[in-house]
Amino acid sequence: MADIQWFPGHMAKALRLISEKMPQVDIVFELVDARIPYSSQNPEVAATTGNKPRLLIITKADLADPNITQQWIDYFKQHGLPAIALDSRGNKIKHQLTTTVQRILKDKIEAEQSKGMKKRAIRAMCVGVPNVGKSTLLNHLVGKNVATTANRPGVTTGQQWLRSSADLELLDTPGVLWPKFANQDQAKLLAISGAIKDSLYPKDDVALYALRYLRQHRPQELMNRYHLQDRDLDDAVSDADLLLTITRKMGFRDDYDRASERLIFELRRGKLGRISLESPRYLNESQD
Ligand SMILES: Nc1nc2c(ncn2[C@@H]2O[C@H](COP(=O)(O)OP(=O)(O)O)[C@@H](O)[C@H]2O)c(=O)[nH]1
Ligand SMILES: [Mg+2]
Repeated sequence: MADIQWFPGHMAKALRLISEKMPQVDIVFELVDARIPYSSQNPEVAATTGNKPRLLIITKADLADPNITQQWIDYFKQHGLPAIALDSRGNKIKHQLTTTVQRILKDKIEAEQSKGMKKRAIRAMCVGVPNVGKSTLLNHLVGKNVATTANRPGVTTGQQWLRSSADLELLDTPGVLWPKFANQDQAKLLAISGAIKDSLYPKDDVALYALRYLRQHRPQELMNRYHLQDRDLDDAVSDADLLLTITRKMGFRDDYDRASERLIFELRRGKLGRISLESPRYLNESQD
């Protein structure tokens, strides 16, 4: 089986770019995917951002199981990291984020004001692996008009602050993190989420991995989507045979590569339902 590879050189560059911006940033918005909050988090971020406050933003919450997402929020809070879950395209997130950062930075804001400093907007930078929703969140928070006015000619520096509200500004360029994984299971989860370029992983291996997870944890959703029967998921049926059954149901004859791709894309887009692929409860199992 071909392994999914990553390249530490890219990672080092991404982290260097993020650390260069740190002096101007009040808080880092660390975006992770609600379906895989653990595997889409990059452990190097904490080291790179130093003592800078961080808010974990669990994106695509609309695609994940809400109960499991709540367990993740509790899990991260227990580990000292404030976390909120949202749909990056959703209403009210501007207000929700602004009040959350004000709460996290309350002491800093009060200290500045007690020194007689003028009230100013909090500055945040979004970081996260590809496809986690950085651009979507940024566009939604700053809106088109603001983004274009800030982008006026004559401003030559590569980076600009875009205004979200009177109290919050965002760096125009999000920090793209190279996905990092400790094992091939995490690599496959990242592939399903869209964080790894689709040309860089073997579709069939990733689809078989997804199928194994779904038949174990969410058999009903799998059966509904692909019109399967109980006997198709019988313990005696291998994952490969199940993939072949689904391939035929999709009308792809024996082209299981094409079916694999479709299964991955459908799962990624939420066509099977709100499915979390990781839960804090399975963390110990999946790390083995
Ligand atoms: N359902 C859902 N889709 C999202 C959300 N955030 C982003 N997306 C979609 O995910 C894809 C990648 O988003 P993008 O902002 O380009 O990710 P980036 O690579 O981190 O900048 C796009 O198709 C978005 O429409 C979300 O909260 N919910
Ligand atoms: Mg982007």
